[in-house]
Amino acid sequence: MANPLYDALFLPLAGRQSDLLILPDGRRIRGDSFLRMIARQAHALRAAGLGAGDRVAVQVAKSPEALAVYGAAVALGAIFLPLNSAYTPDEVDYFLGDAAPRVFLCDPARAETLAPLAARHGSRLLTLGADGAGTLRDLSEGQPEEILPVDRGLEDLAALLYTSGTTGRSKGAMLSQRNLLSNAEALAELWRFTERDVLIHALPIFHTHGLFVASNVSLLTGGSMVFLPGFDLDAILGSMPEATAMMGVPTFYTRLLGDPRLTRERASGMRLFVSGSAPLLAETHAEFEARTGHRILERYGMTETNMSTSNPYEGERRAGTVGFPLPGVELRILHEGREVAPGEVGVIEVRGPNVFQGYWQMPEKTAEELRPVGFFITGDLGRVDEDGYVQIIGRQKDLIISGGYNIYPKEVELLLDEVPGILESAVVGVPHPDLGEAVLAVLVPRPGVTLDPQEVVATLNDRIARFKQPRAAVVVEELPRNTMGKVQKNLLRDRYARRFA
Ligand code: MCA
Ligand code: AMP
Repeated sequence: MANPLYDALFLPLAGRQSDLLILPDGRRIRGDSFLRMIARQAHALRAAGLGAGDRVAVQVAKSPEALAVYGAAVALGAIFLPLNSAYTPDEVDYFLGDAAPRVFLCDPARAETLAPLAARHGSRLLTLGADGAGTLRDLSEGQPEEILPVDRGLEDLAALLYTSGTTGRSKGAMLSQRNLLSNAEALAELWRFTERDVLIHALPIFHTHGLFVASNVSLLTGGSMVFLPGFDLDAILGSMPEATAMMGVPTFYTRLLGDPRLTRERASGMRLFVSGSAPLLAETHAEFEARTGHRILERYGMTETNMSTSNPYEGERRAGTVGFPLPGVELRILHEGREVAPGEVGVIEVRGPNVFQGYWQMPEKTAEELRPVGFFITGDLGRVDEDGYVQIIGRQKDLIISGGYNIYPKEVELLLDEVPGILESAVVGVPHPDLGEAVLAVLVPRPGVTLDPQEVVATLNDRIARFKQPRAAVVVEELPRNTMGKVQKNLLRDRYARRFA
């Protein structure tokens, strides 16, 4: 019997007396008790009908119990489908309809609102609160504390992560056990993780970064995690003296730099700071080094590919670059169907054991982005410099990355265009000192209509998650267009570049 992902990440917790999770309230959860929690939950989820190949959708607050659900899903051979806790019921409705999960786990406070959705899509609704309470815990109580994991192979699916699409419709990226395991192994070795590491984990666990990069690497290598429910400056700075590593989005680093408590002395026990999910400004890199003596290690990845490149652990961590392809990952750069000469810019494509299995029930979308030869077309524009370092120059896809979260302008524009009085809209990302980029809506009213931009934005409240909603909106008479009639978003980005300065 085998279940490679379970065997690598969770089985080694058996009998482990050392702490796996260090919580902000001082509680510590040992490895073996976490494994028992996984076993109890797995039995409970099985009793609720979850079997191998079934999806389990999870929209809950970050907690040890929430992480255990991931382990329980892997044990049962189910497909783990984490959802951003900021998604509105409208958004959740789409995911439940598309993925048809057998079980849907939500926060008890939202159960009443979400129950009709779960019922409509044939999902059994269970609840799990930030404090661990809910029907999942009730069902788990008294369950056996050991579980025989379901037989699985490396090609079997382990997770389904939704990523928004340029057309406004989210696509579920199917990730196999091999995708997750190969990437965790590559990163653990490259970044020298061992059981002595204490990782500051302040990222959400519904995305690749917090779930697969941070949690998987730590679980695989037997280290511990300072497991914070979210970004919290006091907690991060407070735990730094007992920690060895941190992974974060650029906003983590700019916020840390804004706090005088971040000093060389406080960071002296740390051995590694990793950044990704969005571009790290070279000035942040330089400022962080000047303040702490640490050079941030920047890496690059995507939901569909896990991590593809990384700066070296030893050797130069070059600011403004994302380093080299990971071992086993091939990277090429194409422009108009041809591979470019070294140094030239094109679209980045990657191939390797990290690359996903396609989009859930969307063969056409899969065929558009995943070539038959195995290369995935990332939509990111990049070049490889003379020493082999990959630089991300921009994005071919119309995408905004705000504080590490992706926002597809099309999704917001479609909703804005439905608002009475709006003729058309354009949504762009403009520089923001905290979030890197912030969402700005440019609105064109119908003739004779006077728009109140704030009111327009407020209409989105129940429709899309707060982080996707424009931070500001401006009203203009018309949108700039090129001769083909396409909106020139670059001109809008230039015009409003200092909107949040
Ligand atoms: C929260 N808000 C945001 C964002 N986060 N608005 C825009 N962009 C955001 N990223 C909104 C809230 O709804 C709230 O609105 C207000 O901002 C403040 O919220 P608060 O809870 O205080 O925010 P925070 O906790 O300080 O969160 C900011 C954050 C967080 C720490 C940057 O967004 C975060 O953890 N980001 C990491 C995302 C991540 O893991 N990305 C990886 C995915 P209001 O006040 O109006 O209610 S990408 C990935 O996985 C790929 C593969 C990769 O390469 O890693
Ligand atoms: P997601 O679709 O949420 O997985 O986000 C993936 C996207 O985040 C990539 O396609 C890039 O555009 C961006 N990204 C991730 N890491 C970096 C990085 N280090 N520098 C620049 N962009 C990044």
